[in-house]
Amino acid sequence: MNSHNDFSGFAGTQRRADPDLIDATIVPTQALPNCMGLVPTNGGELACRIVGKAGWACSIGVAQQHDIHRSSFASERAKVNCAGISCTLPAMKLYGTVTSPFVRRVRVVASELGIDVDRIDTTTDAGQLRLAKLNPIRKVPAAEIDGRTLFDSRVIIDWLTTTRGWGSLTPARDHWREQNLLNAIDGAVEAAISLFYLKRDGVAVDGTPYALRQNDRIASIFAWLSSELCTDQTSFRQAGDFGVPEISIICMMDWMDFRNTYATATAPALCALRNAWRARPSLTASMPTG
Ligand SMILES: N[C@@H](CCC(=O)N[C@@H](CS)C(=O)NCC(=O)O)C(=O)O
Repeated sequence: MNSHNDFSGFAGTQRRADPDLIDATIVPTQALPNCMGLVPTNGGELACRIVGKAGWACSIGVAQQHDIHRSSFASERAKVNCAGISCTLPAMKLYGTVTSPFVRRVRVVASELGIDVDRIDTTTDAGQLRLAKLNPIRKVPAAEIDGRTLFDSRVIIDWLTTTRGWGSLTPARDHWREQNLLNAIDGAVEAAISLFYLKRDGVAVDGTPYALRQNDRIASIFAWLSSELCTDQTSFRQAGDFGVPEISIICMMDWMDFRNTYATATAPALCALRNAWRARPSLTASMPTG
């Protein structure tokens, strides 16, 4: 596989797709140094700082993300040549395992966006040493990309979608609601992971008030998430929407099954969502193994 992504034509595609976006086009900073009057900057700075146009900052913020990132972008970008400029972006270094649901959701998003990933395996002593030097939190994933170090899967995903667009994913429709969904999903997986770690370290946690609280928390979250699905149960948003909340619940449930930490079958509606996307290549290629 290439170690670089070709981003030629990124801005041209966006402009053609929607003339209203002429002043609100997100570009990877390295990709279009001279195109359309953008000035060169240090690698890794946000596009808003390069363009410096009025309204840009709020455009890359929350409210208008869906206006900026077009899901047609990924399929169209290959066809368009923007002023003959061909640009490449380096692969993302991703620290993590092939079992972590948090690492997996970053891998899935990267795959959907066509971003190459160099994974540093943190199950080895050498990988752990590198992770400890990079990330004081000592959790995975962590990433090195565009001259930055980023901790936390959601932050890494935010960086990818902000600087590369949404690719084939459905962008955020209602940021605040979707943050609630993600916090709930993360709350469930963190509860399950805490029990998993204790058991793995030989602590007899089963049946303790602590374990009961964690399992109650997961049940409560599953019930709430089930009530948040759209009618055909393919998405938390509109029928057929596939993006970060949907990827996150699937990664969480697959991990729970893989580690046998929670009976996901007790939430049939969420299982229906997972089944709807089961054949998606980004998901099949990243199933937890080992
Ligand atoms: N909020 C973090 C959670 C990351 C996390 O908990 N990762 C687990 C692996 S699934 C980890 O690294 N645990 C190591 C530990 O707790 O020592 C994220 O979204 O990246």
